[in-house]
Amino acid sequence: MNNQTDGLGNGVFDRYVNPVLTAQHAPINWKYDLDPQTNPYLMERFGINAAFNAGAIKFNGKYIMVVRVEGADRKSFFAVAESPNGIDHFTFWEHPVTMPETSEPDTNLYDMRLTEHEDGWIYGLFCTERRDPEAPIHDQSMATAACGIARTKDLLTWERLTDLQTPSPQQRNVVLHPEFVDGKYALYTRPQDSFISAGKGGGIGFGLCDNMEHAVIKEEIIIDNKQYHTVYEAKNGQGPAPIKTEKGWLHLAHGVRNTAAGLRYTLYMFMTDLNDLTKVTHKPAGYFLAPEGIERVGDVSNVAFCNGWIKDEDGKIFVYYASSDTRMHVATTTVDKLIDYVIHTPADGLRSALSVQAINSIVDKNKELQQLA
Ligand code: BGC
Ligand code: BMA
Repeated sequence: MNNQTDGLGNGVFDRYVNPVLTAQHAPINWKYDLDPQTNPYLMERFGINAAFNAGAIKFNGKYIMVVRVEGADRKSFFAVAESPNGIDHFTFWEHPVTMPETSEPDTNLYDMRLTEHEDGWIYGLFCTERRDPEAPIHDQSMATAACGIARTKDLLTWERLTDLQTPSPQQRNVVLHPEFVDGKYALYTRPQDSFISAGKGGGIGFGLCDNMEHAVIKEEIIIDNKQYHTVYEAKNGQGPAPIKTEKGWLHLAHGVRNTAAGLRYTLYMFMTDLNDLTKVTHKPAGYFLAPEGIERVGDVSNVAFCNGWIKDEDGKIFVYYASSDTRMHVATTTVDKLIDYVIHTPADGLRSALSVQAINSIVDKNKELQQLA
């Protein structure tokens, strides 16, 4: 089905009328045994529950998502979907990704970030989850989250490397920076004390490691912390790998706050210095994109999550975001617009009074303009 912008725009990006990918896009060949001898009732033999939280990359001229597909059995796996134009006609490749396991098999894999690194490999960093070995028998939900690492040249065959080691007991939302920093690999991390709660951890961290075959980060520093009464009060995490611009690195991240109705996930942006990746130079107040309308409803409602975007040669940007752990959408914008957004949107004043001041300065400027007219 052809997609079109929803016409509502806010000047920063355009949303589209239809999601770009849902569970319904899963190939019939994955779900049905088509042999009438063994499947006389033509029953679905493998149910697909959701398609969300996709990494993204432009590859051989195609817009590619490496999607988190979740089966009816709750296990997630990765599958590649491609589109000729980035906004519609996404189709899955024939087979889901066969991801090799390490000596400690993953129970669940999800949320891949793709990075085309200057070393020539395409890396996929993702969350690998296993039951917590310390968990008592009556607790079947305690888990540990770590960063799994794999690399590929063709998105078909993946070489699994050892899981990332950091000073933090758990990790989620780890992302590889595309360039070397002082000859080392640079990673954005998200340290956390326990499985759900970031605890004393949280914040977007940054660390260096010597190689990716056995990636070890010895020191993690926090570059963008959680903060009281903001959209990233409870936890936050880097989205896709940042995009380099002449003004700095553009970052897209998610921020989480807790409410009486559960966690609310929105997306926000910031920019870091070209010469010092740990220095945040600009950060607009509040969210960049929040779940709206139908996006607010799904398996885990009130969630916007993004781990993939694509920048085209001409500066157009495709932001692939998921809604409510259920489906994928696209929003389009440009590098120039995002630079303007990040640099000229007022920063969070962190108090109601300063929010009013920010509005008043816009109103006063408009009044001056209107009086001149
Ligand atoms: C789910 C993730 C979720 C995490 C923390 C995992 O079991 O698969 O989607 O982010 O728990 O809630
Ligand atoms: C997690 C993320 C995502 C998910 C979100 C909401 O912490 O890593 O996988 O979209 O929670 O369930």
